[in-house]
Amino acid sequence: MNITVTRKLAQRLIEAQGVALSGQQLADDFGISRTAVWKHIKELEEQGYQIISVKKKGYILAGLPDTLEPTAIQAILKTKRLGRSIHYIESCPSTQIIAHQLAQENTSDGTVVMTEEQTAGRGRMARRWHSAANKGIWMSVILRPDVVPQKAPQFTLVAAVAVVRAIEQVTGLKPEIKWPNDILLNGKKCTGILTELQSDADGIQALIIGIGLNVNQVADDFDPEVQNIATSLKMESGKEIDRKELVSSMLQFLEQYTDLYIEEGFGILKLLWESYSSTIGHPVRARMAKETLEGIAESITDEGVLQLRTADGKLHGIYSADIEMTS
Ligand code: BTX
Repeated sequence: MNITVTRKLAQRLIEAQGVALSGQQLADDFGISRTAVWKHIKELEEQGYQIISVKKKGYILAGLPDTLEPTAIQAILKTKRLGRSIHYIESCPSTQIIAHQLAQENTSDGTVVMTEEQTAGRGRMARRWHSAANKGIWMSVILRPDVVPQKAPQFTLVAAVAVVRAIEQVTGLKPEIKWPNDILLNGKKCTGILTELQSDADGIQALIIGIGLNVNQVADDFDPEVQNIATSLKMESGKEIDRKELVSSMLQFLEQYTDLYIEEGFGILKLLWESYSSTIGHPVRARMAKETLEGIAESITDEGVLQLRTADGKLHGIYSADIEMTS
């Protein structure tokens, strides 16, 4: 079975928006027999597409599967660059690894790597990221911004704003951001963001933004190691969420906000970030590699650095840490 034809057929059915497509016409367009068209239709049905066959009229698409296949996402995507090229793979160790390889091979700005399951998903500092099959969004976005490497850390904050806006838009839930990269619902983590960099003497070659979003898991789907700290959009909203809609919305906000950051700087995005922050204005404990500090998280700087004031009145700039709320 030619997978490209199956994908193109799916695309045609989606674009037809409920209008019947004749088997003969499709056979002529693809240069194959009507029986071959029928076989591709059966293949799509096995993938979860709901297709009605109407006598003398043809095939009508009645429902899309819960898949993150490029055809299904691109049919609803409204971006100019992000996600226009999607590398989709059913299962892989980590989308970050594939994205790094693609970035070295000069893949275009905005390319997305998407999978249904990661067997070795990773977080910051080589921590594990649990990525249950078919329940979440595990994707890496390759960006090639023309900015100096010092501007790279803010992309994590920009991505966090894009993700919370998408969650709000699609589910109506009200997520919060815990500096720098956790997205929380009712105090539990539903999303992690990992930004990695490829750079050389000429500057940034690629930014690889990995986003892991728990969507349709129930409590038992989580590894016991994270069951107490993790949540999913379904657990918080009580509803099954359409992952395609979320991907499409996230990529749209990410494109809009990264463009805004590159053109106008961090100002407006910093305000947006602060409006979703669960950290700013609160007493926190910041665990860093070499020391732990407690104090009030006062603000973030234009560089995305957390400003923490300790009891002795000193202001500390925190570049990387794990943050715990202390009240
Ligand atoms: P992080 O270091 O901030 O968070 C990792 C920690 O989060 C783990 O140590 C664990 O406590 C907790 N955790 C692990 N899995 C989950 C989960 N599914 N839900 C909630 N909490 C969890 C966060 O790093 C960055 C994660 C990025 C993941 C994406 S997925 C696509 C891309 N590919 C890849 O390998 N990583 C990124």
